[in-house]
Formats: sequence, structure tokens, C-alpha cells
Amino acid sequence: MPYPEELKKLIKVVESTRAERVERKKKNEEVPFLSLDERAEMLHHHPDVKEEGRREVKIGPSKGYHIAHEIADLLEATSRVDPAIVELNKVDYETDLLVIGGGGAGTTAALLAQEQGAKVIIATKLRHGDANTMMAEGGIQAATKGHKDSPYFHYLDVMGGGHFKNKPELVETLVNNAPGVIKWLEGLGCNFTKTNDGTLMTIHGGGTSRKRMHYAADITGAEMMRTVRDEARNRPNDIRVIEFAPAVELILNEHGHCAGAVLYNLETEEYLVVKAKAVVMATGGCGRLHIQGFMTTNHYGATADGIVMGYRAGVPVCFLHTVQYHPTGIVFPEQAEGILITEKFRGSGANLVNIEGNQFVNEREPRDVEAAAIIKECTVGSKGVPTPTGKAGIWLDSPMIEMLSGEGTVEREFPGKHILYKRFGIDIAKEPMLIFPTLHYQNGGLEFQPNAETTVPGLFIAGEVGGGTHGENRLMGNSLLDIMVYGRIAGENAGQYIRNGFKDGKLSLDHVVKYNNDVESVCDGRVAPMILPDYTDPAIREKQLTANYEGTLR
Ligand code: MEZ
Repeated sequence: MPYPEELKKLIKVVESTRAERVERKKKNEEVPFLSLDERAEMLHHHPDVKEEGRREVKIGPSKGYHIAHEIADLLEATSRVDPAIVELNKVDYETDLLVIGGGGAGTTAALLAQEQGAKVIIATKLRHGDANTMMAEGGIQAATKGHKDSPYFHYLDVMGGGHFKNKPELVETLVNNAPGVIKWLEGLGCNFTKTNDGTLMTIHGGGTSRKRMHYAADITGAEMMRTVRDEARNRPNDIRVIEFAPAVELILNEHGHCAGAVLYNLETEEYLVVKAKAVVMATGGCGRLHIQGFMTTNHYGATADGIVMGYRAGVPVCFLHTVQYHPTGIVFPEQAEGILITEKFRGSGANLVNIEGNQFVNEREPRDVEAAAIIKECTVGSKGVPTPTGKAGIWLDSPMIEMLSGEGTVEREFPGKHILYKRFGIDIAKEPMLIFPTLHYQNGGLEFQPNAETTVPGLFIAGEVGGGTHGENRLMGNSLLDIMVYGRIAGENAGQYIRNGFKDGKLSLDHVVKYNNDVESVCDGRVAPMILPDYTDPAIREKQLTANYEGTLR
């Protein structure tokens, strides 16, 4: 739907201040960055600070930790499988490495493990590549420009963005491996945007002190996923992909080592037993939990399953008291609600503008501060733009980019969003976008070490399901980096573990039996993992004659 008349009138206000704002931008005379104290003050408007949004988890290895209700609900739930009826002696698939999750982290882990001689199965909930990787737009950070940047500056930025709470050893591993990851991806054929002489283009992101954001137009994640998925599909003798088969429980063995998983075939509704010498958990994030009712950028299967399975197997969680709301999600047109508008728009010069046409925050603040500033402007400030659906949003003034960098820049640099809006009859080279913060990233997750190991031998972590690297707030471009760095490390170390550390033993689901017993006193009939979000209207749900729900699944 194009902008209705009432919004078109408000766009005139944005237009009336645009030329002056462009001039200020050219002279670097914009709204200044907030001081550290001002940032701390601003964060009082961030959803994470709401005490009523969280509660203490009552069972498991991180008992007593306060996290979002929506995640706590899943940790305080019983298993989808009844361990008493799962026949662990009837193995459906046997392999060296089982990778749970077919996004960028899992696929990368599969490649590196295969290079160590491992036979790999990737089990994925939906199709191979249906993952948050695919949805990441604006870039991947790496200090590739040695004359101006180094992993040292990158390290400081990551730590600063995470409020210096990050686990330093995880950050060190992340930034030191970053330049090598770009080289590796390029070697596999990943098409990053370059200048005519072949130099990789780099820009700023929120919280970066150097221009180190590499990108492929505004579809960086899709291009990276294409690259690693093609590579995995070209190694069919060693890497097998099982689609529409989410894992629902980890299997341990008599030594307490991770030894496979129970998968659930979404089509036939059968469970399948996979026996493996090691497992890489790469299930991604939790956006589809819609924490505090927020819309999300995440793909349909992002329901925190890996956290549930890993936690039941004994791995503690960390940093789940914070989640990331990307400052700029589409709030109108409503058919596109929640969809990510890449930070690259702001990195390329677009201002955030309120109903009066004023820039109210520097658009390169760290994400949590930026999101809090937008929420504040729309709530206590009452300077949000009312949408036809009764919400409030802020203008992201994309036409400024054309004025700053020349006509045609928006279409060339942001083809994904240009096409999307065109379908609604909106030309974002000429009209601004209406945005509001959207649930984007799970800052925390399962605890793991720089070598991707967990407290459970044989269980490795890759990507968003792990916690600690980004502290309390991740900066743009460090998640695409994270999945590659820790995907590679997890795959390589799992490959070595399979050769040297693996110890065979009888398969067991005793940890699930115990967890089910512990959970009984605190669980309200919930079942987890969630697998898919449930958008059924409660009124319809009540009248469904044939529906028999197990958690969210019929
Ligand atoms: O790292 C991200 O979350 C990312 C690249 C998002 C974006 O704004 O494009």
C-alpha cells in the first residue's frame, strides 16, 4: 500500500528540513554523539531494563538467573519426547558429526569438519538456508584495511558496544579471525561489493571507530549463505542435509558425552534417532518469541530451540537478560511489519527524523542506545508519526542518500529494500521509510569457550545460540562475522574431537527424564522446544474441531 494522504502530508515536513540537514551532514555538524552518562540515561527507555519483563528461572544449570519471561517459559517446560518410548537402540542415521541448524554457522561448521575427514549430517528445521543469516543485510565487520584499522580497534569497539561485559577471550578470537574469514569467503566466490579497482568497499556501522563494514549491496547475509550452501551442496558424498527435521532433544551417552539427537520429521510427525560422535549446535536465535510483544526481523523458525536442548543437557546460559531490538524495522506498510531496514542506510547518511522533521539522535549510536532513543521519542516525547494501524514510527530519511552520494545510489546500494517498497508503490529514493525498533538478536545464549566447546564433551556451539561474545549489546556486522568465525572453529574442533577425543558408549536420554521430573513443579503444561511460532487467533483455536496441540504444534 502506498503512503496514504495523511502520511504524504507529514512527509512534506520531512522534505522541508531535508536540504538543511544534508548541508549539516556534509559539514559534520549533526546532533552530537551522547556522552557515556547520557547513553546510560537513555538506556532507561530500552525494553531490557523493564524488571517486569523478566523473571527468575527456577530450574536447571542457571537456576536463579533473571531472563525474559518468554525464554524462561521455554526453559521451564517439559520435553516433546517421552524418553520411555524413544527406542535409542534403533538408530535411523549414524554419522561422525551432526550439525543442528542449516544457517550460516551450521553450514560453515559442516564444511570445516568435512575438511577434517568427518562425515556430516546437517539437520535443519525448514529448508537449508532458512535462517537469520539469510535475513542479515548490511554487512560483516573485519579489520582488513591494515593501514587504517586493526583487530585491536575492532576489539575495543566490540567491547564498548557490549558495555565491556563481553567475555574478552571470545571477542579476541572473533576479531583476530575476522580478516581471514573475509579472505576465505572471497575464495569460495562470495561477491562482496568492491570499487572498480577491486578494493573491498567498507563503511561505518553504529559504534565502529573505523570503516570496516564489508557488504554485498543490502543482501550480505543472503550472498554469504549462497556461498557456503553451494559449497556444502557440492560435497554431497560427505555432507548430507536433512530438511524439515528439527532436533527436539540432544542424546548423551553413558559417559555424559553428547552423542546425537532426536529429530522430529515435520511431515510424517515421526521421531528419528541420529547417533553421532559429536554435535554442533547452530540453531540461531529467538526472535519468533516476540519478547515483550515486539515485532521481529527473524525468520519463521527462530524459536530458541538450541538453548532449550543445550540447557536440558546441562549447559548454563549467559547474557540472556538482554536481547537486541534493531532500531529500524518496518512499521508501515503493515504487511512488511518487523522486516529489517539495514543500518547501512544510516551508515550511508540517512537521518532519523521525528514528526516535526527534526533529527533527534545521531544515527550511529550503538544499537541499544539508538533503539532506546526512538522508543523515547515516540513515547515520552510524543513525537512519533502515527501510522494508519494505530502505531507510531520515526522517519528514516533515505532520499538524503541520493543528495549526498548521487542519484541512483539508493537503488544500486539497497536493491533488496528498493524492490520491496516498490511493490507497495513507495520509491525510497524519493520518500522516507517509517520505522520502529524490532526484535533482532539474542545477545546471550549457551555458554561456550573460544574453541567452541561447552561443558558437555562432544557438544560444540556456533553462532547466535551461544552467549558471551557480544556482551549486553551486539554491534552491527558482528553476527555475520560470529557465525563464520565460530562456525569454522566449531567444525574444525569437532573434527579433531571425533578423531582424538570421542568415546563411544550406550545412548541415553536420562538427562531428559531428570529434567522432566524437575520441571513438573514449575511447569504449567508447556512443552518445548517450540519449533514454530503459533499465530493462531485464540478464538479460532477454541473452535478447531480436530486440533490437538502439543505446545505450539498441532
Ligand atoms: O549485524 C546485523 O545485525 C546487521 C548486518 C544488520 C543490518 O542492519 O543490516
